[in-house]
Amino acid sequence: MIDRTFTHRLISPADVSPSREGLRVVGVFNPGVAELNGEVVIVARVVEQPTDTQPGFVASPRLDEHGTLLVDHLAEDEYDLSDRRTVLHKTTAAKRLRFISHLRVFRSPDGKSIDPSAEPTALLPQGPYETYGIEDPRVTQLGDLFYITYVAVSPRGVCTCLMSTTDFVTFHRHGIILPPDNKDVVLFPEKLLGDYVAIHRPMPAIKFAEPAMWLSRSQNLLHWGAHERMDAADVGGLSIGGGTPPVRTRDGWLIIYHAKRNFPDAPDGEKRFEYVAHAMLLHPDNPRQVVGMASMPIMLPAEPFETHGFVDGVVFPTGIVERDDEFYVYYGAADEHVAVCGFDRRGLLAVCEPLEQSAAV
Ligand code: MAN
Repeated sequence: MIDRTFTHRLISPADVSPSREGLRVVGVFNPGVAELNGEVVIVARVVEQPTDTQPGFVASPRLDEHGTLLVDHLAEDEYDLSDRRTVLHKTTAAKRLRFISHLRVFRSPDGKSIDPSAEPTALLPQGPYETYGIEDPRVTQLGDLFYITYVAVSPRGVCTCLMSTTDFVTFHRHGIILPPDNKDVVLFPEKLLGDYVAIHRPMPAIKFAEPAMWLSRSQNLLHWGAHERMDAADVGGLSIGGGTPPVRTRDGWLIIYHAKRNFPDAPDGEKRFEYVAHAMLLHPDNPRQVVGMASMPIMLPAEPFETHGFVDGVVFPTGIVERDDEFYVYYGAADEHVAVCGFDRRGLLAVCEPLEQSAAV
């Protein structure tokens, strides 16, 4: 396990004002980041819950076709409430969220603190595919444009959408790029052998396979094909997904990704899983080939604000920048805070041990 060089909690729910009346902020986390004019721009997911609650009912927010907030009060005894994020109908298995998310843009002059004077721009859900909210942005610079992939949630499923911007003030929405259920989409920052490349994570509903990371290619960032599964990336967890956009290094593309796994030694009746972060290196031209991999997670929930929060035991890396001899990794902590930690550049690359050729196919 490699040590972090520093860890800072950057943004917490108390720092963020609600987007509208009737909601309170319970989380700000899973940030996409970019570098612009010497600053680090942080596009974070803000999670809100209705202030209007009724005993015996769970409040589930949604937007109508005009963008008006509606709150459905669902009878508690009809739902499985074991996951704090969702409610699952006991007979139909229909799922609803107990919160609604949007995106907010923050600015950090040094990458380690937030500029309190900058008024954050809010990006709100729009249209029929986003009525339960928009979540978990990842930012990749391609030329002069910054592309933001994000998750759109609605009764139509969990899709991945794309938007672009030059300044993080005005945004152009490109619509859905991957249909339900698919999330954790990160774009490579350059074309490889003539194609744009994305890592994505389809969620198989017919359970022949566990969720896995896949690669696909595109000529225009909108139409994706040539899908292939990244077999060598398995770490044996319950789930896995792309995290930080790939960074080109001398040793290959560095990616940091999350894995959900059973929580070791959880006493009976307590939460049984945690989210940890892994690192690997992909071949410079053919990213399907894993050329190096850390044998242990590089991040485990350890700080109090990572082990306890809206969802206990979560570190969820979503952004990265290089500063001198360090990587700064931006992540969601316990689905409640935006945090950043540092890794020594050489040290992180060194823990990604070269894979045997047979495993790297
Ligand atoms: C899922 C998603 C993420 C969230 C993690 C941890 O992967 O809902 O947004 O951060 O779970 O709860």
